[in-house]
Amino acid sequence: MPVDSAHRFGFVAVCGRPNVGKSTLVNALVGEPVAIATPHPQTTRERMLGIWSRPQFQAVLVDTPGLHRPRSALNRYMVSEALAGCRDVDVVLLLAEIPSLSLDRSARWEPGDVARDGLERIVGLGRPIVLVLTKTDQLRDSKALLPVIDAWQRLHTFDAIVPVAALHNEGLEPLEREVINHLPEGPSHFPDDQLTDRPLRWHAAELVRAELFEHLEQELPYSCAVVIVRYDERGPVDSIEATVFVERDSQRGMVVGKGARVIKAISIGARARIERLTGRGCDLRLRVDVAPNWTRDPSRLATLGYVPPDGAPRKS
Ligand SMILES: Nc1nc2c(ncn2[C@@H]2O[C@H](COP(=O)(O)OP(=O)(O)OP(=O)(O)O)[C@@H](O)[C@H]2O)c(=O)[nH]1
Ligand SMILES: [Mg+2]
Repeated sequence: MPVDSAHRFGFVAVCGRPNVGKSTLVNALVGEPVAIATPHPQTTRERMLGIWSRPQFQAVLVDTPGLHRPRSALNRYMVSEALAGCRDVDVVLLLAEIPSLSLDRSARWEPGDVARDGLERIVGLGRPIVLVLTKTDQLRDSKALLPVIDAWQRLHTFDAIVPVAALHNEGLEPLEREVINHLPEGPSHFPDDQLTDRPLRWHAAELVRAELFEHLEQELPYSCAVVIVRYDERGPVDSIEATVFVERDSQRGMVVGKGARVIKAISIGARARIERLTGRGCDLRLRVDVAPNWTRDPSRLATLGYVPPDGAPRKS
């Protein structure tokens, strides 16, 4: 806690390689599952603000896609979203997963090339950086943490280093203190009960995507985009129509499945997730369509709502 008790407000980027636990941390801090988090890397595709409100501060957490070496137009879009999310913030939380190694091997461990690239790009933005070492519950030997911290410290002088296990709400208080120390004084900008900057229909599309990861094989979810065609809240239950776009005709059959079994399972799962979010009943209708090679075509990306950070208004 800062010495004075003035209210604080500011922006906090949450960045790092894919799958290190960024969205899980945002959810743990906000206190509600506002961002989809899955065991699959590159789940998050767009920036989202998670609003973390406490009596003494409000921190706007910018959940970002994972920093990686992009090959497709979609991947380039994701990395540009991630870097845009880290600009002009009060502090960057750079997340890195603690390797699950024996003490012996952790002594020789070094961050990999992708993690180093990510660090370099974040350092280039000139903001204070707190290194957050994630998934401490996976540490085989608690002594293995020190060599990992040393290896990171050899690369950069961080403002602080905080180990956490966000999935188990561990280490969050020290992290909260670090965040508060970087927030300037100021009043809240969002109502305390507002949890994100995104409209319900955006969250509904994300929850459908989360189900795609549950039900589709390996690479297929990465070829899918979800567009909400209609979201009608006027009836006794919400009525939602969404289209799942795939890249190739052959993928359409896989998403639908024999006897439409797969798409039905996706729809049932997504409906339950949306109902948990809204607290209302929901009638969800999904169709599957083809947007040829959309992940590689910047103009198609834009029509599916993935508009570059400096481009036209974002998807809602
Ligand atoms: N054991 C353990 N697993 C965790 C922890 N935090 C996150 N995970 C898991 O790590 C996986 C990735 O988590 P995400 O929060 O989606 O990671 P991310 O960095 O947002 O990933 P991308 O959006 O794909 O870049 C999920 O299976 C989480 O449950 C943790 O503290 N402990
Ligand atoms: Mg994520």
